[in-house]
Amino acid sequence: DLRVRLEEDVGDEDLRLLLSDLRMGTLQKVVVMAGAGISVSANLPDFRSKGGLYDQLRQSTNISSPETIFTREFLHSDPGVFFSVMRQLRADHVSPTFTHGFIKQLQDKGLLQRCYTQNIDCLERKVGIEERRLVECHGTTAKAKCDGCRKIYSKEHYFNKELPPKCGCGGLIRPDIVLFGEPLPEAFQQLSKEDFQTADLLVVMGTSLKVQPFASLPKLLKPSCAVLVINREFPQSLQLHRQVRTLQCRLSATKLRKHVFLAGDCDTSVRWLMEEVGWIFQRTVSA
Ligand code: CNA
Repeated sequence: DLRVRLEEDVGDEDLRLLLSDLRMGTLQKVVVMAGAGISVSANLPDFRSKGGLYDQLRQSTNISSPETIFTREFLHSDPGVFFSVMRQLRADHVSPTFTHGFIKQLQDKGLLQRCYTQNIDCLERKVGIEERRLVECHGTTAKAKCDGCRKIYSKEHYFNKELPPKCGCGGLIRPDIVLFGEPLPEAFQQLSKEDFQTADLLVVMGTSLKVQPFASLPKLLKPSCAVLVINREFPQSLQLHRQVRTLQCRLSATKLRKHVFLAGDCDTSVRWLMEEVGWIFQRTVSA
């Protein structure tokens, strides 16, 4: 049921060229941007899809803007609700999906420059993405830390208890994730500029691209960088970047970048793509 939807002024040619580049290995630096959608088939709900975590929280908590739960203010004002929501995002019993396997294939083929994930479920690590290739932009639920002195604790400190214990310094022990309004990890600042400026292919998968500053990373791409979007819907902010880019490219008479959108479930698209380029899927993951 895979649909390959091509946008205006982009012909089949873009898809054909992209597949051929992947087959020939001519794209040397691939950067992946991933979001909650790549873990949905592992039974972890995303935030913004119909029936996703935000919808579930609107019903179960009567909080009309569930985003507020993922703030430091909320953590301190209602830790009971905060930690019960965190337990719903518990992922230590979950296996990586086919799409995580695709990212691993990119790494095994020596193509993966970096994987920037917004996910906090640690499935990129579980599938074997190397630490140096991975930027967990919004942190991870696999560790806990003190909200005061930043001391690191094991995740059991908040998963297994109704209310987590306090640190020796008196601070609250919380998951090591980035809440709205908090700074992103240093690696994000240190690596993103060069990675995005030098990438040959950006693969965007399973994200609505609504969270900043993550969503602005594609602005850094060089005009010739190809973009492959694998998602149920096309992320609107990417459309804007593309329009700006297209205009810039036309003005400077540079060749337009290859731009392909595979609409639908990412596991299906990735399976199709790998067959097309003749990559064998390693059964290291349960998909
Ligand atoms: P989001 O805003 O909920 O968007 C998810 C996107 O994925 C949407 O565009 C969906 O249409 C799309 N989608 C859903 N399922 C599929 C699928 N099977 N195949 C293809 N596309 C699909 O989530 P974002 O990641 O964009 O937002 C960033 C937040 C979500 C980050 O801060 C994360 O920490 C947070 N989050 C993470 C997890 C996780 O780690 N698994 C789960 C829920 C939320």
